[in-house]
Amino acid sequence: MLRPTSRRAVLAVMVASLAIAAPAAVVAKPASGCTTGTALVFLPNPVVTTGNEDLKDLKDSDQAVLNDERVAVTLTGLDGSGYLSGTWATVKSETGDAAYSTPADGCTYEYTRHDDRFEQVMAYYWVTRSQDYLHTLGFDGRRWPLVNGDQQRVRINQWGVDNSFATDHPKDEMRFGKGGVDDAEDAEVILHEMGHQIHFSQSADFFATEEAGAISEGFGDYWAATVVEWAMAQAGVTEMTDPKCIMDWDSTSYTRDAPHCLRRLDTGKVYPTDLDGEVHDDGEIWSQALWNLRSAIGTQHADTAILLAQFDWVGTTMPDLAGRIVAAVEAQYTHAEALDAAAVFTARGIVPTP
Ligand SMILES: [Ca+2]
Ligand SMILES: [Ca+2]
Ligand SMILES: [Ca+2]
Ligand SMILES: [Ca+2]
Ligand SMILES: [Zn+2]
Repeated sequence: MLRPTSRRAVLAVMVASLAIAAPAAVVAKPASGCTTGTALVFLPNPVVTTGNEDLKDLKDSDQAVLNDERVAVTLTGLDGSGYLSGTWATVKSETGDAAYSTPADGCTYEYTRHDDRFEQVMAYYWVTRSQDYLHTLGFDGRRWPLVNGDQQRVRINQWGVDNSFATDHPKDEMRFGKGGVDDAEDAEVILHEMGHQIHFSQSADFFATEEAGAISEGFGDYWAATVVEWAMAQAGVTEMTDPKCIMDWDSTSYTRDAPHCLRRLDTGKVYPTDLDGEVHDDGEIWSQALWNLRSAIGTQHADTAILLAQFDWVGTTMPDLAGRIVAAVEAQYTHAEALDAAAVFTARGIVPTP
C-alpha cells in the first residue's frame, strides 16, 4: 500500500479478494530466443537522478526531461520467449502491448514512459535486481536459502487507482497502479512491494499483528533505499539525492511540499510512544532503525542479519524481531557489532528482547 491518505492496513489488503478480470485472449508470438535484453529504465527515478523536485507527471506524457533520465541496462535471465518473463520475474499486463523483442530487433526493450511497456521493463528489471542483490549477500540457495526465489508474478498498470500492493493469495503477485505517476515508474515503489514479497516468502506467519505489518512497511521502505543505493553504486553512481526520501517520483502526484517523499527513513519516531496503530506510520520507526543499523555495522552485515532474522519469524513485536537481528549479528559477526546493533534499536526505543 502506498498512499498516505489510505488508512487500510496491509492485513486488510491481504485478505481482500479483488475481482480481477480475466486476461484478454492473447495470441502469443513465437519464442524469439532472447535470453538477455538491452533496455532503458529509471535508476531509480527521475527526481533522484535530476534532483529536480518540480518534475510533473502531466498525464503520463513523454517529456524530454524524463526521456533523458532513462539509463541503458541489461535485462538478464529472460526465458527466450521474447516477452518479459525470466528466472525471477514474469510480467503480466492488461493495458497496451506486452513488451516483446527478437534477436533481429537486437533484443531491445527501449520505450518512453508514456508507453506502458516502459513500466513492464521497470518491473522486470527491478524485481530481478532485488534478487541479484540477495544473491550477492549469500541468499543463493547454497549458503543461505533463497528469498522469494520463485518467478515473481507482476501485474502492470492494471489497477486504475494510485496504489500498489503485494499479495500471496489467491496468487503470489504484485500489482502496480497507474494513478498519478504510474507506480512502476518509480523503482522505490517496486522495491517496497518486493519487501512484502520477501516477508511472504520468509514466514507464513509474518503478518500476524499490526506491529508486524508496520515492520513490513518499514522494511519495504528500507529495502527500496538499500537496493537502490547498491544498484546505483553498481552503475558507478555514489552520490544521490536525499537517499532517506522514499518514492520521490511517485509522490510528486500527491505531496505538496518538496522534497516529495511518501515516507522517510529519518522521521525521529520512537517506539512505543509514536505508535499510532497505522502500519505505514508505525513502519517509519522500524525503517529508521534499520537505516541506522546500516550505518552502525555496515550495509552488508546489516542486510544479511536483518534477512536471517526474518526467516520463520511469527509476527510478534519490534523488540522481538530486533532481538533476533542482534542475535544474528552476534552469530555471524562480532560481539562488538552486536552491541552496536542493540544500541541502534534501543535509541529508537526498541529494546531488543534477549
Ligand atoms: Ca508511464
Ligand atoms: Ca502513482
Ligand atoms: Ca513471491
Ligand atoms: Ca528515494
Ligand atoms: Zn506496503
